[in-house]
Amino acid sequence: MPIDATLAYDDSNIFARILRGEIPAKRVYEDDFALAFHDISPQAPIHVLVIPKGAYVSWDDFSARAPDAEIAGFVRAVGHVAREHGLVAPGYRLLANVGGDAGQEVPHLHVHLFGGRPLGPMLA
Ligand code: IU
Repeated sequence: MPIDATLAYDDSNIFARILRGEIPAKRVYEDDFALAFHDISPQAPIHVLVIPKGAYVSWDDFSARAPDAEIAGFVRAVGHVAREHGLVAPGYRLLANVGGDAGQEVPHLHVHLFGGRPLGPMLA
């Protein structure tokens, strides 16, 4: 069920538990600002989720509250993961769902990184 992106952060969410190491994930990258791991239900040959280490519900929460250093670190981490997967030359797609209409399911900001095949047109 989609989340309400206006709610306060709840650190019992599954990605917070992955960050704390309570639940396993196929980790591909980690630094001071971000963790990246394979999506459990991949929609493309490469489907990685990149999440900030800070406690942010969504892109909205992150862009409003995060210190500049965390925003810069997170954005750089997303780019790094894409480069490490060799996706710049063929191309890739980033997606962040925010709240109900977008179908956001997990209330911790995550950016989807898709690649490895032609991705087709954007969904409306
Ligand atoms: P969404 O943007 O909130 O709709 O995406 C949530 C994604 O998290 C979705 O692609 C799930 O397959 C993925 N996911 C996961 O990788 N591991 C989990 O334990 C859970 C969801 I729950």
